[in-house]
Amino acid sequence: MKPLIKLMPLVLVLAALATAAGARADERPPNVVIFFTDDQGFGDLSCYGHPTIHTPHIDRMAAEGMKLTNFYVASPVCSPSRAALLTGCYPKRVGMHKHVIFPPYNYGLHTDEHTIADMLKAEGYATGCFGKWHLGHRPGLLPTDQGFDAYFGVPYSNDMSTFHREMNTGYKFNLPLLRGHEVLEWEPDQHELTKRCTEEAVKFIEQNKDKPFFVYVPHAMPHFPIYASKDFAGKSPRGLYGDVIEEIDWSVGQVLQALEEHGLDDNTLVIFSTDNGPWKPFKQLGGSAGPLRGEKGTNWEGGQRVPCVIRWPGKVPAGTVTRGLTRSIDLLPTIAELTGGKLSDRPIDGGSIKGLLLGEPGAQPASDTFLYYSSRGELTGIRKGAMKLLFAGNEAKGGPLLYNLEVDISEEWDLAKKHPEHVEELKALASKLNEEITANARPTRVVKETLWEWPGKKPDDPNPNKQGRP
Ligand SMILES: [Ca+2]
Repeated sequence: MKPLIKLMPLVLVLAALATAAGARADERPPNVVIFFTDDQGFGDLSCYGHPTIHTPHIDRMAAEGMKLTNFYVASPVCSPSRAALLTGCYPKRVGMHKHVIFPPYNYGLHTDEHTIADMLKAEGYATGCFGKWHLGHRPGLLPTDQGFDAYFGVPYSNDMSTFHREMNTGYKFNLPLLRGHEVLEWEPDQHELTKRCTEEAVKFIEQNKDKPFFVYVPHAMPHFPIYASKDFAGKSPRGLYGDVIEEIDWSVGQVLQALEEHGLDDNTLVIFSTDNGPWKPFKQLGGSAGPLRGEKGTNWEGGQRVPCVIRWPGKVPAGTVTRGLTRSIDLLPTIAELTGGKLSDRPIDGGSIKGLLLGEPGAQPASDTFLYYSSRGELTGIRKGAMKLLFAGNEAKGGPLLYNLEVDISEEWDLAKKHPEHVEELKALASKLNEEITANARPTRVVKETLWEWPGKKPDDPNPNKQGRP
């Protein structure tokens, strides 16, 4: 009897393996694709009302899925927002709240953090990142150190390049194009970036079509300076910015086509969003927040309320819109619930919005509350239900500001003097929530070694927050 008992677990393992290998695409946990563009405004898609930017593929996602109109990213700038998306935490909880990572900086998102990629990799997913990372670029801090099997793209913003020399800003940066940890090119031709990252993503899907995959496509565009390939340049009536968005829309179309060709359409959750609002100082070369006030870097709605479209045919009801408060930090726990992925024991701030996405009757958002932090990580305000209070930061320097966002989407009519009781109540709640996050905040990871020689500033600048926005 003994040998048989010993054999039993092996038999079970083999049976499980056989089932996994033979599983049809629609019986596997869903594939997950996240597009996360850079500095795209709330108003920069035709399905969000732009009259001259033409985005048929993203519009199709909305027509076949759900459009979220109260979706917030957790910071008005790149690195903190990306940390929040991938960890389900407010940036401060993972130490990533203090503005963006510049090329000389020596820190990044701690590898002890549990990213969406870590979670899905543990479930047997193939995981790939194709685009701009911006969560650390020292050894041990790149995508392939944070749960991704494959990485192709630029490690930080596309303006952190020879562009600064051309503009005489005093910054001497260089932009590498990476595969994994390897520098493929210095100063890649940015006209080709959207196309090349798309081709890599499509190739990855083809190579991994027989198992579940997670594809993260954080395009470097439309962050200034903007570039479109010759197939798109000069085509949009909106000008170059429109060309760039239309090339991003093409990119979404290419991925949707690949899913369809491989019979994966019905078993793939596709999310389209952006890391923060439009960068307006560049006038027509930046985007539009539509009816929202403000822009990137601010805590006005235009800085943090962004487009988000989610498609999963047969699961997310087609042609629906949710006005419920939703947040980028909710995506990790939602994806966990949809895929069977396991959360780590590290506390997170987001909660699952699975019910909302799947159109379950009576489903509610994970929370009715959202905290606003400035681009440098200071607590500045809170939204609870329809009411938004800004009590610190540049926006509120003349005193607290209170808005009813259901009535006043453009934050024009300050109610602070009319409703001082709301001001006090919301301020107390924001402070209490922030105190807990501050008390339990986890560190970033500092790495002394570099992956390449820096042509400009000293690589081991000890103060990661010394430099401001160029
Ligand atoms: Ca950004």
